[in-house]
Formats: sequence, structure tokens, C-alpha cells
Amino acid sequence: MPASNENNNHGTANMGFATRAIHAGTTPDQYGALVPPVYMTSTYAFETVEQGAAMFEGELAGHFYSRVSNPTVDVLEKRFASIEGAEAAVGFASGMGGITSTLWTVLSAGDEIIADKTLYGCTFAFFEHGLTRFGVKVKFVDLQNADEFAAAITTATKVVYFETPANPNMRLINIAAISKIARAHDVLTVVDNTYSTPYLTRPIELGADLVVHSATKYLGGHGDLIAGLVAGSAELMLRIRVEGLKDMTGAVMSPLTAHQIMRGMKTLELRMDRHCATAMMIAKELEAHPAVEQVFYPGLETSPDHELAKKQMYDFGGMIAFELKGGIEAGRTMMNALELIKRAVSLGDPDSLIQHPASMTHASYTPEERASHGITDGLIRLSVGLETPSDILADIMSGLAAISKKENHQQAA
Ligand code: 7XF
Repeated sequence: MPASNENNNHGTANMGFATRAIHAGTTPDQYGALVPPVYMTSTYAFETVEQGAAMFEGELAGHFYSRVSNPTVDVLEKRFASIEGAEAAVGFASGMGGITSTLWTVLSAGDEIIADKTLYGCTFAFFEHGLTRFGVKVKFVDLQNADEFAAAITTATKVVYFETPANPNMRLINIAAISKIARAHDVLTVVDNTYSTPYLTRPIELGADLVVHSATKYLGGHGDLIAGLVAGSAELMLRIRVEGLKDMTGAVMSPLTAHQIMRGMKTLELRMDRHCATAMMIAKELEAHPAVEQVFYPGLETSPDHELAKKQMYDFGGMIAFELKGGIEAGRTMMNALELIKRAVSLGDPDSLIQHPASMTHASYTPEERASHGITDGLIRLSVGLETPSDILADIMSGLAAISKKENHQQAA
């Protein structure tokens, strides 16, 4: 087994991001196949009983059962580790599979985790309603304030966890600043890099210990799979594979899914450039529109996170959040009037997607929790897709026009 994670660059160590996203981790097969074969096998035959025993002992490298490792998933793990700038990586059945496997591995009863106050809804639910049932204390802190973080650390603190940009309100957290404080206290920094992708932000290079992803999003990139990836040191990844994945969650990635993600990752750089360029254009147009109260996009000069974004991100990403002057009623009118952009959760697809966090992705928070965690009821989240930019904009403009049409109609009635 986890012979997996040595030499993760496979000859591409000094090459660029796109080259590594296409080539890193490739192991030549007997036919010279360009695309790694999809090994749809659950088990592997041992030459001898002794050989099998040595693999189970961890004395001999090799695959022995696909809940632990698989040759196709292995290529993806090496390739992903390379683009995240990590020693090693592990694939999972979902983003939540990766997050839960990671935290079940590094936390024990009596430990504390400090998390940013804004998290994806199911991550919040796992922390608040899952970890706490097993004797882990969870503290939600505003990690934009490094002093608040430092003050919250105790001898029991083992992990600090955050998303940047955060789902759904786009708050940025300073990875270098938080990691530095964490390291001084022997606290592991875990960053959910789903929104940014390793093309835009590489948390490990900035001092983080572990990076978690919903690969369902930009990494897969086509809205046709559910998967997770986690990257970090070879030592931690071996523990997460053997304890969290193998014994605690069993949330294993299918070899077919690994194949699809590798296909998606070949165009990650190209897709992200387009997502970012279109999102910047849309964010500026939204900001200038009279029906819009506020736009949350780190690329805007008016964003309080713009300076940090310029330091920490290569570009500003494909996600936008905004609030309308007419609140969520206007939001419903706008979203229901859209014809091209789909009303759907998830993000990072070629298809533009729009949704209402308070009633959808973040419905696992109570209204009071949402209010205290900075997720307003009027917030709308847009995942800017890869369609022709002027078509996306035209759909948004006609959605916004529907608000004033409805208001005029109501006034007339
Ligand atoms: O288990 P999943 O692959 O769905 O990933 C969970 C997850 C982890 N981190 C972040 C930042 C995420 O956004 C997600 C999934 N979020 C989707 C969304 O916000 O639309 C889920 C749809 S309910």
C-alpha cells in the first residue's frame, strides 16, 4: 500500500502548474497508455501468503485492498499533492468524507478545535453536532482577527480550521498569519481550499499543515461527480489513510471518479482563468447596478479583503455573493426570472449556478446561528460558469430587471 506518496512530482518537480496538473504522478503501464488505466478492482492477488502478510504489516509497498489504496486513485493522489505543493494526498468519496476522516484522525475526546465562524453548512453541522457528541470541544472564532484566535488557544487546542474564501459570504482568512500562531502552539492548521483551488492559493506553501477539498467542485470541474481530496505531510496522510479512511469512515474514492477528476484537472488552469475573468466582470456590473445593495467579491477594490486577496490569491476566483436592496423577496424574484443560470447548489461547474444559502447550503444552521456567524438571510450566491460571458451577464440583468417590473406591477395594482 501507501508506497503511494513518494516522489510525488515524477519528473515534473520544476515544471509549471498546468504541466503538473496534466503529468505529475503518471506511472508508465505495459502498453504505454497515455491516460492512466482505470483499475476497477476491489482486491489484489498476493504471490505468496508471506508477501500478503508483509503488505498488511506495512513492510512491503503495494496495493492489497481498494478501501486502502488503488493504482488509479494513487496517480490522482500524487498529481494532486504535486499541484497543492504537498508531500502526499488521499482521495475520498466526498468532500465531507475527507473532512470527517481528517478530523477523526487528528482529534480525540478532550481536545479542542477552533473554527472560523463561517463554514459550509455540513462542515458546521459535523463540528457542532458531530464532534461535540464525542467529547471534542468546538470554539467558533472570527479568524479574521488573529488576536481573537491567539486568545482562544488553550493547551487542549489541537486544530484550527477555516475556509478561504469562506462559503458563502466570501470572507478571506490570512493563512500565513493564522498558521504562524498555530505552529507556535503545536496546533494543526487545516484549510478548506475548495473555493480557491491550488491554482489560486496554496495554503501549505503559506504555512498550513493540511488542505481539504470538495473535489466535486473546480477540481472535477464538470458537475458530474462527488469526491474529496486532502493533502499534507506524508506522515499525516498515512495516518489519515489508515485511521480515518480505512477504519473510521471508509469514505473511499472510486477509481472511476479518480479518472474523471484527472480528466478535469487537465484543464483546471484554463477553466480557472475563465471563471476568474468572467466573475470579475460580473462583480463589477453587479456593484454598479441600482438594485444591488452590496457585492462580496475579493477582486473588487471596495472589498475589505482586497489587499489580502492580492497577497494570498493569484486571481480572485469564480464565486460571488451579493445582497439586493429589496432583500430576499427581491432575490427570489431575481433568481426565479433567470433562464440560463440554473437555480442549484454546488459550485465550480461549467454551468453557472445560483442559490440562496440561508434556505439551502446553510440550512443546517439555526436562524440565530446564521446571524451570529455572518450569514445573512438576504445573501445570494452565484457560481460563475464558463458560458459566453455576455450571455451570463444578460441573464443576470434580466433577472434584476424583473425586480423593478414586479414592484411597478404591485404599485399599479
Ligand atoms: O461532500 P462534498 O463534496 O459535497 O463537499 C463538502 C464541501 C466542503 N467544503 C466546501 C467549501 C463546500 O462548499 C462543500 C460542499 N458545498 C456544496 C455547496 O456549497 O454548494 C454542497 C451543496 S449542499
